[in-house]
Amino acid sequence: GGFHSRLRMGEYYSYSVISTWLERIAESLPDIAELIEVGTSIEGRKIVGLKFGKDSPEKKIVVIDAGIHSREWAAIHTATYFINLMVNSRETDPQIQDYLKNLVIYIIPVLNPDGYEYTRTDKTNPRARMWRKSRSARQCAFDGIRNSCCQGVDLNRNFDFRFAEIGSSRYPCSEIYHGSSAFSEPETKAYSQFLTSLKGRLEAYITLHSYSQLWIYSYSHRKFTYAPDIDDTRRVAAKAVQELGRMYGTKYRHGTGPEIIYAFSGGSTDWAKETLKIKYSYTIELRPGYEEWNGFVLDKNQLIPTAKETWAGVGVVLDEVSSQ
Ligand code: ING
Ligand code: ZN
Repeated sequence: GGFHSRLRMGEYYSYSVISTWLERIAESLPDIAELIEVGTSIEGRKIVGLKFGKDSPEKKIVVIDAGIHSREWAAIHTATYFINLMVNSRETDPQIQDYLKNLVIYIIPVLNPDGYEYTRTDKTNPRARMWRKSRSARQCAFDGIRNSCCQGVDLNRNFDFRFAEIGSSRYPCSEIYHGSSAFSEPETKAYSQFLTSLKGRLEAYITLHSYSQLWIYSYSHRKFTYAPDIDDTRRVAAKAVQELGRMYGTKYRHGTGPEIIYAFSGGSTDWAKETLKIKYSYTIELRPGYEEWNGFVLDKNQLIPTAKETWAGVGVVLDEVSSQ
């Protein structure tokens, strides 16, 4: 293949390099990977991913995404690392061969490409690296003092699960602005339709974020609200963080949002859990730990270890689903 058929891990790449790389993989390995298009961002970028494994109606589906929050670069790197691993170990790693045989795995590494490009390219504004939201058009609201107008929606507050109830803001200038209504944004609307189209066969949904070293499950809007299968959810989460920690000793905690960090609503995993009845629906907050001051900027030398240990944790979920 050409230049983009291999991507050196441990580096950060532009969205165009990442998406061209996905195209090349799909072209060169049609037996294991297919390019999928989830939808189009507000600035017109195609939100793309790869579908691994030959499809058939009885196979269970797993979806893994990252980059719903622009500044969480380590999460995006981790998703690309997973793709790289599937591609490069497809002939040598029996575990990956099992996954390819038994499962259909979708990986969408950058759900919010506009925000990601903004954090990468806007050198004139030093605060751009810390951008979290999408890049949707300015909206205004009176905040008690003035009419304040700002760009962007927190896409992980825009899902139709207890929309605008807790842990989000109705002010467009807030980092956690939930948007004008549930699924008001093209990214979340398209993604929810994509996930809904997999309903019934979708057994696990994992969304990668950073940072705080947490393995979060449902529900996160209020303490002590769980789905009926909480015991399985918790057992698999506990095993996942144990396997993750075995590699380098990284300590993760698991629990619902309010149990281990804070309550919030309008996020993708709670929506998926409730609406699509997904068995394993997890938000993972990668390295570093929460005590770090600005963990969104992760040193490059931590990227590969972060991705490797996360794969060990995610593998617990994949094994669980593929052995059912
Ligand atoms: N954290 C997530 C957020 O959207 C989260 C995930 C899950 C928070 C559960 C609270 C509870 O805020 C980050 N870092 O984006
Ligand atoms: Zn996040």
